[in-house]
Amino acid sequence: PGVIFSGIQPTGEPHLGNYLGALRQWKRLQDTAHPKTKLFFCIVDMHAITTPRPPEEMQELRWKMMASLLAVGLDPDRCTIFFQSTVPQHAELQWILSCTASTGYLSRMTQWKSKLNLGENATLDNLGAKGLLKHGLFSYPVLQAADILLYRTTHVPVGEDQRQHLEFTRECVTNFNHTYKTKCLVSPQTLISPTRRVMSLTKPGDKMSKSDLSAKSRILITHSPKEIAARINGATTDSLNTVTYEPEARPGVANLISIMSGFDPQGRSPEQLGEEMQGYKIRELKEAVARVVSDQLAEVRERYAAFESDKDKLRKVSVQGTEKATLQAGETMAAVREAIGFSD
Ligand code: AQP
Repeated sequence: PGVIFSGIQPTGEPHLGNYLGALRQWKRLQDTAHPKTKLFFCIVDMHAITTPRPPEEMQELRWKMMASLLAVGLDPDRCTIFFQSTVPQHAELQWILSCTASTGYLSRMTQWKSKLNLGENATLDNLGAKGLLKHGLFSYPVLQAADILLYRTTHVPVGEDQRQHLEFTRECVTNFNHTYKTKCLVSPQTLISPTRRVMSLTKPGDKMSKSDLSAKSRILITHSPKEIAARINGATTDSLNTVTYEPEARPGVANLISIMSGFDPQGRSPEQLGEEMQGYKIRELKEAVARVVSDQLAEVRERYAAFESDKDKLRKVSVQGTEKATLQAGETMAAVREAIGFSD
């Protein structure tokens, strides 16, 4: 049976990368996992404050994300859906883990470098002294490890970009269990979604991201068919007016084919679609991609509109989720506290 945990930041409505890389996989797992498998899906609002914003905006983004999770088909009676900040044990375990975690390992992580627009070879140097690197952004993976370990998670479904953080999580388990000669923390496995990485529509070398300054770089799961068509139409391709699937040589075209494959009702691979669309012009490819994305997201879009305006329902889901999550988190923390020598 096992335990499945994953999280998403309330930093904007989910885009196709979040959907294909994470949310759709969560829904599939919900529908196919053993009935005894526990599923935890967390809106990680404490991670989101690494980029501070006005409180009203934060509030709105949190509820929008809750509406999105229900819109993609997650069932609050089957899964535990909750806001991270309502379960204080996440922060407690983060501190405990950070006392055995290695800063050397953290300094090699790529996420804080990419958020600060630094190359992968960047080192800490005097970024902290200059006030450029906040401690929360640097120690983000420790909080992520705490999120996962708090539920004794066995499997974490994520996009390719999270692979490194999951390796770090396992390192946290080894460090803690070794230091306290215990087995109370469980090492989770990474489940990478079939669509590993959706790229930006405007800069196909970068991943599609909620925080990209260019709105045209992404498609949201709430977009209308018209908006979807406009963004796909404006997607960067190259100077050739033919269709081939060559991710290295033609990343823009390959990204469109890969998105199409992610939404293809027949489940054709990007390679197969590339072959089948050989005679297409780029405009025809774009039309075909826009059509399949709009069609496949129609239900999600409708459900989102209904949930977003139903605050009572959203609040109920949150309260129910917090209760269930707190129960499980409490059990793990009792074992962790005992291992450290904090129990009475
Ligand atoms: N482009 C992507 N392709 C595939 N999977 C992706 N994910 C994100 N972008 C892509 C997956 O979505 C899940 C939730 O991600 P997150 O909200 O925790 O943060 P993120 O990975 O940093 O995503 P964003 O959109 O880039 O958010 P911001 O801009 O706020 O940082 C994860 O499972 C991730 O793998």
